[in-house]
Amino acid sequence: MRIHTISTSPFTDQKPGTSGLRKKVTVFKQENYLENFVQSIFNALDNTKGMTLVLGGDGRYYNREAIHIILRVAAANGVAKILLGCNGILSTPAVSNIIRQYKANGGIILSASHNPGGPDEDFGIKYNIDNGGPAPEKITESIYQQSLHISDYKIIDANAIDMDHIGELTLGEMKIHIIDSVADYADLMEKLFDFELIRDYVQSAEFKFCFDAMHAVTGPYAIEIFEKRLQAPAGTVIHEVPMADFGGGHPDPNLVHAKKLVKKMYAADAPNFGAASDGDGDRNMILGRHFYVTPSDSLAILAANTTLIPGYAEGLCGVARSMPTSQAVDRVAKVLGIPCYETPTGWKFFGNLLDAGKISLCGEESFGTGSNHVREKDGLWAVLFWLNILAVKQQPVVKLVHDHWLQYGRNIYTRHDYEAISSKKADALIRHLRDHAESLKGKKYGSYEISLCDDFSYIDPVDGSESQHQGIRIFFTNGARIIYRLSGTGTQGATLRVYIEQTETDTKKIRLSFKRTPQELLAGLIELSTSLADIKHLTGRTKPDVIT
Ligand code: G16
Repeated sequence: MRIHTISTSPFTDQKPGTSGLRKKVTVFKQENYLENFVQSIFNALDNTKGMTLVLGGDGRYYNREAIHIILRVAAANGVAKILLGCNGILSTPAVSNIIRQYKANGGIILSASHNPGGPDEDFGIKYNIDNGGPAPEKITESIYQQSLHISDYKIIDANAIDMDHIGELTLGEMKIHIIDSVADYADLMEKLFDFELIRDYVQSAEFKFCFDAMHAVTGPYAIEIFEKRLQAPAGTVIHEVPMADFGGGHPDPNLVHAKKLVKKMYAADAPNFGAASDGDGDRNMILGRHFYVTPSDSLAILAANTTLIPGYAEGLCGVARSMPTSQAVDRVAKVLGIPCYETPTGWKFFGNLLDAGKISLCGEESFGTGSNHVREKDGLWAVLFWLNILAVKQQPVVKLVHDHWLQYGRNIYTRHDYEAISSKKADALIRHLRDHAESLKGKKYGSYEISLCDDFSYIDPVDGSESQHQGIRIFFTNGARIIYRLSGTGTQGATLRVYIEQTETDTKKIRLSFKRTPQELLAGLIELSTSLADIKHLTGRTKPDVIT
């Protein structure tokens, strides 16, 4: 098959963000746009000859077309073998597992995660390395540099392949193995968790469980794991059919977007346990009856109960959280006597710590939790972890969380997002805070006194690489924190994220806090977060678009 070398010009907007390159479908559909980026990945990898790569996506609009293009560019670049998910579908944690299990050189994941899909919505692409995790910054930066200097890409002519049947094909000299998207992942889960115990639990008359796949990638995985292997009643999984536009929904598992699940979990006859995952299956939201578990608390609770789970019976060697994630897990680590690392936002920062055996559990406030079983956060894994804990403890979710707070203390927490504000205004707001950081120290606002204000930077303890400007942190003398940073995953303007946290260790006050919402409990600090950054004046916004 003939390899064509096509002349092209660089696009200047191909800098990967927190998790790969995310843009509108209309941007990706521009002539040469995807080809340029894929060739830039291959150029950054140096030598692609003979490589084995995993390829798949969350099934969103443009998934199939993109796969055809990537296959043709890969074949032209000498890639020897592609492991492609059947129908072009693979969840992000499943890709991570397949890379590791089959010792592939890396993988390309097509997803814009929790962002909506459709002709006018979002698409994304990211490269994962041979440990199964997202490419670290030095590789994403090299891909970006390649994209700025690209002058041609290689591609072969080929008709669209049939990706809907398991089997083997060739494209030019490249082999394509079309693999079952679900089986290896489900087998891995069965090794980590006590499926027998969970099976009895989910079948018991008192237990009702609802999992919302949000018409995204986890549908087939959840049906296989929950309804087939664990024999939960049919209908346990809702929105189980993956759709290119996620059924018109926004596949973000939070209280705003997982509407049907949230309504069910707050109804009079609510199930005991509810959960949801996102577009590509790496996020999770956990709910009890009439009760929402913040992702930060979820991470801390998993850490505190690890030894109940067969795959983690030996306990944890260390934990990590992203900087804006609440410090709830730090308290657990302290009690367990294990290290707790604080990284910038982005799963890629956990990779080195996991590979070096410094941590075995990690998570983020952005609905992500994971462990050393793969190198991505893992939505269904987190749900199974919770199910396993519940099956052992036989307690309602709310009691488990309340008992956790009473034992370890409570980190009352919320995140306020101001979406699609102008990038110029958002940058000015952060710059203003950064420039005034020094002068804020010692300032008093009612009962709050600022003890420190800085711009978070991180030195990777494994390879010594440094990441600067990772978010403005304001610490108060009473243990409270406010953090400001700009999202690296949006596709429209800028999203300002404000993270607000207050610690409470007095058990009497913790009991009193049970009946009140974080928004009520944090009202003073929330008010302060808007005035300290002058949000209303600098962005023109009077309230956040999303609260988690
Ligand atoms: C991605 C990253 C996460 C990050 C999240 C939010 O998740 O993998 O590590 O916490 O984005 O990032 P930001 O605050 O910059 O928008 P996902 O699920 O979107 O791939």
